[in-house]
Amino acid sequence: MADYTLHCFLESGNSYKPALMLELAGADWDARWVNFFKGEHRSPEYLAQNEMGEVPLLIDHSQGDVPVSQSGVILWHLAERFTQFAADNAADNREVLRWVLFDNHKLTGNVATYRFLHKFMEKGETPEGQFTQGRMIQALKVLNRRLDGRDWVAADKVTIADISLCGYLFWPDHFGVDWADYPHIGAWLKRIEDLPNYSKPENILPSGPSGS
Ligand SMILES: N[C@@H](CCC(=O)N[C@@H](CS)C(=O)NCC(=O)O)C(=O)O
Repeated sequence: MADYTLHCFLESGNSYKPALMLELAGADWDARWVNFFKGEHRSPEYLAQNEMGEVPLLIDHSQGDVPVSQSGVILWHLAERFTQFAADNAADNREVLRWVLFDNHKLTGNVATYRFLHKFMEKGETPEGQFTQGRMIQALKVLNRRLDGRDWVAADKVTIADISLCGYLFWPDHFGVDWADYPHIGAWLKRIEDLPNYSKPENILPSGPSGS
């Protein structure tokens, strides 16, 4: 058995965050596809492992099959083992947490919602869609400014904050953004793609029961 099982699915940028981390770290892991669009995440079996009914969910077999959910917590948990992605001091650690929280609330919170409305529901033009798009643009501007003159978001090195923030950003066409308008984000995504072991979501997240 692999050290980790990640319950996940291809369309989920929240799943991509821990999947990318596992891949970058060279971890021994396998993916278990969640049939999200059929509501598997609300089944009693799934809720028994994560009562929040959210994907992703990591099972850490190396620590007695412990379930870990919330992508930020999963990344934090993995960084305790794969310390190359952890901050090296308390000040940087605070920055990591600050940016992971910003990601969950403001960046992913709006990018993922707008993407869902725009790409999957074709409701991007509704008032709700326009409101969410505006909030998304504000969050992208914050990140773009942060990356002006620095390589990584929270520290002098790549950390789980970068891995969290980039979760949805390799699909700019899904939420109608051109990185030419946010050049510091574009350059930072390229740096992430250049990391050893980098893999695109399509290559590591499953889109069906076979894991393919
Ligand atoms: N903050 C959570 C968000 C997870 C999340 O919302 N995942 C989506 C799939 S990408 C989900 O499971 N949604 C189900 C729901 O909101 O009921 C995390 O980072 O893990």
